[in-house]
Amino acid sequence: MKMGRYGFLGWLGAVLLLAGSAMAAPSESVRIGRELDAIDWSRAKVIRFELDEMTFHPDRVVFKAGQPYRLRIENAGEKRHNLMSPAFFAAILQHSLKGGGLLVQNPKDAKIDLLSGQVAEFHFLAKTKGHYPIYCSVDDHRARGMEGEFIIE
Ligand SMILES: [Cu+2]
Repeated sequence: MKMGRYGFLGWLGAVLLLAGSAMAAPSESVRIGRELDAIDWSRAKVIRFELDEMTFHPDRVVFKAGQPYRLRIENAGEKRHNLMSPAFFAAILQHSLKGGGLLVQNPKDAKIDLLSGQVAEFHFLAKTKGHYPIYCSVDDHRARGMEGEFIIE
């Protein structure tokens, strides 16, 4: 029996699947961390977090290391806003982003981007203790007040 080109195509498909799973694309539900599937997310603590012109509400949130969270993010403003914090995104284990928004995973540019009126639920496990600045990287929003702090303790 010969492998032929179908064997190669199968191998190529597997490689493309792997490459695809390493990136988060905009979608209704992006599942990122399969190793966190065992967590009962329905019991995870819900934190409500709002983006607006030109503020975060609340602008300071404390998480406990080792705990799973459902961060419900709403853009209540009229402009596009984001929650940007490469340091915070590096300090958590991500599970999924549901409902809307765009998760950008680039370590230097890690953020969740929401259009006006969009609501997203971000599931993650808090991991590394520390104080992490958060801000909105759209235009001059940070200078106009869209900044704050996420803390893991
Ligand atoms: Cu903004």
